[in-house]
Amino acid sequence: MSSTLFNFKIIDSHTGGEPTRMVYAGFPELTGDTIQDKLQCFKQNFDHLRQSIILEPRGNEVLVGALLLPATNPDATAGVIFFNNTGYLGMCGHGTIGVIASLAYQQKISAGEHWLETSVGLVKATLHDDGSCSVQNVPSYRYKKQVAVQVPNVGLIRGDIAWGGNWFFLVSDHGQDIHASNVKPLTHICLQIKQALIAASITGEDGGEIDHIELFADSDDAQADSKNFVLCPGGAYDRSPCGTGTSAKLACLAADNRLAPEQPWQQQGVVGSVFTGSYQYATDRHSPSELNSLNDHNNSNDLTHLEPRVVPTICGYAHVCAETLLIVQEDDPFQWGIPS
Ligand code: PYC
Repeated sequence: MSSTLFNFKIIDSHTGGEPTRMVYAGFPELTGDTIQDKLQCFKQNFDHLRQSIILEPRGNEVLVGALLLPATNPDATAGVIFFNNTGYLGMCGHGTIGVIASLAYQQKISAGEHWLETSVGLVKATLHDDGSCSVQNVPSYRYKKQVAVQVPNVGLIRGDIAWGGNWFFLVSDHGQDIHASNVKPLTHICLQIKQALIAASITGEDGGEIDHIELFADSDDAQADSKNFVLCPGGAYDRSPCGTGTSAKLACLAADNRLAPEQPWQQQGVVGSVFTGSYQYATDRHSPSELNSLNDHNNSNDLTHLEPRVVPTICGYAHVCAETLLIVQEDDPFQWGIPS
């Protein structure tokens, strides 16, 4: 009889269709004084466990993992490291909503405010009485406006580069039908855009890879302001409207003066679920009027430090769909997943 190497206790949920797997017990202790140290420890010593939890046969390429940790920051209730089939995510909006729904299901938290520590900063999650959750994300901003990239077999594509807790390339002019029946061609063009950005060495401000591609179109739903399709780093598309992608969108809308602070923005995802977003200006930065006068003197599309930083809030619903134990046996040839 084979012995068991790991038993991971998990709760699976989905947020507007996008799954989150919260791991709350069974993971080895991560050393380090900060969540960034713990992330390094995870990457260096336990990446095989990421693969075991996310990849087939225990998981699938759409899943986002959320490892629950004791907070290292005294202001936070808990820490969380997000990961997927190819690596690690700075922040994850749908994942945060999923973690809050899972903690509420376990009766570890009740309605109210809960601060979570992520590797890119503190986020505030408010669980409402109706079960919805608002996530006040990390400060978000547009780094560059309408950057052109030549995409082989497609042509010149222009997009904004923005930070919403991950790096996004946001494209409105793409000629695609954003519809659930069209996800294969949408995935294909987003992969081509991503490859073209890499080939042209176009990155986020810190040199970070732009690993999320986001296409926008008008929605058929009169309630929604926009519909999106978001390609995630591992090649799967986001079934939800993407919390960090909606944050990046809000930063662009704020920078273009197309949405006022506190004004709601209904972002629909490709399978039809909706997040409601809004923003406030980050208080530690230039005011928008100061930025306008700085922008008047800036002729390039490199808007580094000249665009408003916003603090987005994204609201949506998650539903718990499984509570189980993932078992890793010593003699399992796929104990660390099937490499994709
Ligand atoms: O909701 O922020 C998000 C997200 C990122 C990747 C998948 N979902």
